[in-house]
Amino acid sequence: MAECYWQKEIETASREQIREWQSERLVKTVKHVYDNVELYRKRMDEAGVKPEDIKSVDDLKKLPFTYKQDLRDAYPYGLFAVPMSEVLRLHASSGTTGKQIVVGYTKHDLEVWDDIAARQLYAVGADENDFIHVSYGYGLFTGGFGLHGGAGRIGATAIPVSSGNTDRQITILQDFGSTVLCCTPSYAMYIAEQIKAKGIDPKTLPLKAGIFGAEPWTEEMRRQIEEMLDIKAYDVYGLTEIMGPCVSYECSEQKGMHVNEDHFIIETINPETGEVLPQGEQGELVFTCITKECCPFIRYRTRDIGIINTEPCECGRTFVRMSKPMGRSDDMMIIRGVNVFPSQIETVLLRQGYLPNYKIIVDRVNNTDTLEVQVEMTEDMFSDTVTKVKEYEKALESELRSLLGIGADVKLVAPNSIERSMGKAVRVVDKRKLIGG
Ligand code: DLL
Repeated sequence: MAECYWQKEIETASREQIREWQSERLVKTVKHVYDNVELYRKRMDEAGVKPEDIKSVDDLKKLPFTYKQDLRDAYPYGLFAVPMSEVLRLHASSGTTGKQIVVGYTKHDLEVWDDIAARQLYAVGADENDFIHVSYGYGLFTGGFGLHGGAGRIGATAIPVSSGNTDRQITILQDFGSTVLCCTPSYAMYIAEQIKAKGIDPKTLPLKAGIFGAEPWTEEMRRQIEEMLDIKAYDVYGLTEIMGPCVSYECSEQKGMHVNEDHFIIETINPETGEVLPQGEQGELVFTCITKECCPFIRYRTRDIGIINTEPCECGRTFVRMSKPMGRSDDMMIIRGVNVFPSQIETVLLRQGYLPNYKIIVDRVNNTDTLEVQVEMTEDMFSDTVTKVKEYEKALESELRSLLGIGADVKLVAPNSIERSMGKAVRVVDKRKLIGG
């Protein structure tokens, strides 16, 4: 595929130029938040840092972190750095626990968002001739409006389907000429399964690419979706606090997501100590917004675990790439003292030919942690004998043990018996937390 850029001069700028932009914009942003948001003034004063101390990106580490709890404490508008008359849009995210967090966007913030979503669309080969089928939820969740804005920016035809009603999604995919599908990877998988169940040949659909994100997914899942939908599947990352989707975006190389470094500075830190790690080492991703007006969070702790790759990319973009986040530090399960990420379990299941329809149940029985993995059998297995099914279970248990280093109890369940998700999939039930709090 010929490489297309939405803003070539920016996306392929020299590293020196990017650094210069970052330094200049960081200095401006720090002054902006210090002057307009009480929390930053207080935190910086406590840390003994004045806006004048921040002269370049090298000084970033002097600044205190911000956390999700800060947004909860300031609910709803306590961290806004502009008057409400300048706020054109609000979005919110509830997460799985706690009070929802609210963010605002000025006209300029929305324009930046449209541009970074446009970069993502161009990077997957879309242009004004494409039909962008947006099945992320429209509403306070940022997914729908985020990609929709990008489609408008490049002059493509947006199809704002939103999530849900899978039969209708499929009719639209068939009749409206959708060429790019945007939704969570778990919903893409579900749509793919339903297309198969209806006996529709994906090759008859005009769909060519998918932009999937908002939740962790593995390379194995990417391969399955690509095969089942006969498309190229691209990853997209983002979070409400920083902007929404397209904080970083994947290119045709499909080897990590380019961080929009002219708008956000990325760091990886040791989540325990807060120490900045050398690029290339796995750690918690921390973002600083350097062009936002309403909610420019500084050194925001995402809890996502990833790696920054500074190697030049074949696509010609010079922005560093971040790996797929392997999970969140707060999704990491500690089972019998061993750290386990749901994505590791998914990798094993998919490598063994299962679909990503599974549930992980963690419990504590007689003071010992238990790990149960329920996964749907494939259609062909379903007609096998009980003995054969037991063999499949044993085979999976042995694979899981060798990858995780601890034993898991595998239960193969009937096809289509695990609840599907139209948005972010909930795969883990940790009964220990439900009980112990
Ligand atoms: O999920 C924004 C988004 C919408 C991103 C559509 C991509 C596409 P939140 O609801 O605030 O925002 O959730 C943010 O989702 O901290 C990650 O833990 C996770 N996440 C987002 N993208 C990815 C991805 C949107 N590509 C949280 N891979 C983040 C893994 C992801 N995790």
